[in-house]
Amino acid sequence: MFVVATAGHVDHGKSTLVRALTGMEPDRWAEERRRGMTIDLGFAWTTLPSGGTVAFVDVPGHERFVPNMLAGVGPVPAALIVVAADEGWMPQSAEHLAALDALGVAYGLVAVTRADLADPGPAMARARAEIAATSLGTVPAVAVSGLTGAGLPELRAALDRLAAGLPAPVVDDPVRLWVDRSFTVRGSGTVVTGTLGVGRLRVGDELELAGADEVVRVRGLHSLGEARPEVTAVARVAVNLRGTPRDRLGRGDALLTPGRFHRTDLVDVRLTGDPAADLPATLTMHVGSAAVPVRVRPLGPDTVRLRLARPLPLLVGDRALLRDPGRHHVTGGVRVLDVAPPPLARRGAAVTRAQVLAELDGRPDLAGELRRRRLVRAGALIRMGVPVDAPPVAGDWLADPAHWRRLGEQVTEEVARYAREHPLEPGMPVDALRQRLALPDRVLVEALVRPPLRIHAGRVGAAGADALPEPVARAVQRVRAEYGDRPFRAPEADRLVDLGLGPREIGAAVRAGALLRLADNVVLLPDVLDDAVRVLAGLPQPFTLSAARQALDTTRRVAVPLLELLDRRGATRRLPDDARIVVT
Ligand SMILES: Nc1nc2c(ncn2[C@@H]2O[C@H](COP(=O)(O)OP(=O)(O)O)[C@@H](O)[C@H]2O)c(=O)[nH]1
Ligand SMILES: [Mg+2]
Repeated sequence: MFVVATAGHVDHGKSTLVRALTGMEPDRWAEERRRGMTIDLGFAWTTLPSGGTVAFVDVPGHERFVPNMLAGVGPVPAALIVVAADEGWMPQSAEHLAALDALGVAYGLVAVTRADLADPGPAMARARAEIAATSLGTVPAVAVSGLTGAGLPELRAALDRLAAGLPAPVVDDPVRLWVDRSFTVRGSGTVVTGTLGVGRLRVGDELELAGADEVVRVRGLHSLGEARPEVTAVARVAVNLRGTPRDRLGRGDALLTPGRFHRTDLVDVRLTGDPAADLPATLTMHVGSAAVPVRVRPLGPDTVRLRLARPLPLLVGDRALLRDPGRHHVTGGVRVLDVAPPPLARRGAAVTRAQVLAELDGRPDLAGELRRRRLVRAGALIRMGVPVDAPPVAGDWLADPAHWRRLGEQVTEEVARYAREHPLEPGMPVDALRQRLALPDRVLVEALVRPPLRIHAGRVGAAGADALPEPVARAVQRVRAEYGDRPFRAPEADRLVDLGLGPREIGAAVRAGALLRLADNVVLLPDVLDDAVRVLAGLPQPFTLSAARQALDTTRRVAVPLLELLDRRGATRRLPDDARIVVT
């Protein structure tokens, strides 16, 4: 299937032509038929001589209904521009063409209708000349009469050729279905329709509701009036979302493949075409089927920042158009350059930003994104529309290679500085390093630590640095030499001073597991507890403090905290009379 939107001034015969081609009534509303005027979008389809199907989105031509027209053409990549032979090029011929141009529509053809009423030549020449100056370029033209049917076979053949020239549909990319209608079907619940430009939908799929941050399930799919288990792009599609109240979504909403789109209310864009020098400060942005008021902040000669009144699921490279609703005037097109732009807080930030934007063209570019963002999650880039084909540096983080190298050097510097400032600590705490480098995730620190540095017990240091600082290690050695054969004797306070073991040194040795602290200034070698329990188990049970002290060949200064430690560890138990037993 291919989808074509009509375009052209009111009463030039668009709906008549769609009716003549399809045998279907595009004007769905009684009011439209009574007034003989299209107000909202109409939908119809037919089979072409090749056997292919063309679906039409028939748009209103009246200037009051241009927003409806834009909701219809927004997601559609091809246009049938209709001009009446007897009236020629008119204001909404021009405005609709400006809209197609702003959106970058590149495929189309002209039908000069009402050719039974006047010579189609002049209207056709004018239309083709106007169109040639736009994104559509040179297009084929056919003269027709909806009344007599003259030219319809030629128009059908031209539509077939147009279809054959369209790019192959992209069916494996994520879905962003812009909703152009929502209604309730008795017994089925809420149904929304749209033009599926890319991707595929299946019954049972879960989709995100762009406006509500909510997941909905596809209960049923219709295309061309028939129920289908699956619909692939490009197609007109009706999606049944039973269980989702109808007021939850409407025109301008989008159904999205979950997790694949970034919703943003701030975008930096390039103005396309001939941007006016004095853009109004507020305009309406039309993209897909959505129309959102935006505040315009000029940045560079052809770049601006847009603040959207509500967030939309936009991708880098998206085309949109700006319109001044007060003046009924398409101001111009925009191409989205950045959907997650940095804030412009500092003085001069806008100038710098304009320079950055001058280099961007809206084509997603991984290397450029990494250069600008330095560190970013793969998922975040994918949601901006930037394909990720580089391996992450850690977790799902991607880094600009130069920035990553600099961070590696900073790790070495920071850890060395920390070691100088904290000589007794066995390395820099990982989180302190993370904060120092302003890294958003601990896995990044872990990935940046390379030999000879390593992470041990939550700290970054040189391999072996969790072994003790040199002077403390020597002191512990001497404790071992002096007390190894009377393991339950602890060095007296003045002996500790002689050995150079002050509170900080003892702390370092205890953290490194080289000493066991029983109380302030009471330390033992760390591996003596099992021996103590063995000795105590050899005593008649229960045993007193004094019996324990003698058996361990130590003093009260050691025995009291040692037994308390053993109590805490559950190796001994203190009885009501202060005697103890070894717990077996
Ligand atoms: N004589 C003649 N009248 C036409 C032709 N096409 C449309 N009309 C008439 O022009 C009027 C507007 O047509 P319509 O299709 O509603 O125009 P739209 O506003 O562009 O959709 C209607 O009265 C049609 O009957 C044509 O080819 N020949
Ligand atoms: Mg009409």
